[in-house]
Amino acid sequence: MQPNDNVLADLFSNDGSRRNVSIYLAFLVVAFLYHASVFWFIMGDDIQSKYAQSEYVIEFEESSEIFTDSRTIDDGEKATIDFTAPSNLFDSNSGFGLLLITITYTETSGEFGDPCDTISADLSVTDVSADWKNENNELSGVSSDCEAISLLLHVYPDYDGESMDVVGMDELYWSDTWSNSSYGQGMFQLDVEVIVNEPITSGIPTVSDTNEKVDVTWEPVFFEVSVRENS
Ligand SMILES: [Ca+2]
Ligand SMILES: [Ca+2]
Repeated sequence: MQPNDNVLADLFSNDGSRRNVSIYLAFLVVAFLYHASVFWFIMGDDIQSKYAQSEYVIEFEESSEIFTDSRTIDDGEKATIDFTAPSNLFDSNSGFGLLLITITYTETSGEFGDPCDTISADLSVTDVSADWKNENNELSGVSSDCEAISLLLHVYPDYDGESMDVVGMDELYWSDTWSNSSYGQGMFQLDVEVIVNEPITSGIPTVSDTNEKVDVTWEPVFFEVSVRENS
């Protein structure tokens, strides 16, 4: 065998070479341990934070407009009053959050001692995309003392106007989650029924109460979403 045929054989051929190889191997081990410790103990935090889930705060800035309608409804009759939120509100906001409806009335017969009539209001469940089953909805109400009836529909699912903390994903994901203009598109229908309560003097032919004028206020609450990382 020629000396150059096998490098390893050559390296171990004498004590000096063996010592050199041992030093080299010891150096390799130390270098490996150094890099391993740097990786685990120094870069470990960086690596961990890179894969840790970020926290975000989602906040909503609300804006609303008032739309009014009015009907005079005869005794025992039911009227359906419609409302469609204008498209510009969808264009200029992230979403349609809540729909507030207020029904007000007084006794308008002008008769002395005429008691307030009984008004009932029901927001019909239609095919408008909304959170119809939200347990905090108030979709119907009744009043017999001229007190206003207040109804509430959660339109954007899970929206209540409160800011929220979330974990994971990224800003764009959360911003997109709260930017959907399909909720609340379409026509809402409010059924209002009047049952007249006549004055005690209604036995007199000229004194009677046959109807009531009902005012309805529609207040769609839109929101603009903002998402920021919680550091
Ligand atoms: Ca009355
Ligand atoms: Ca009346």
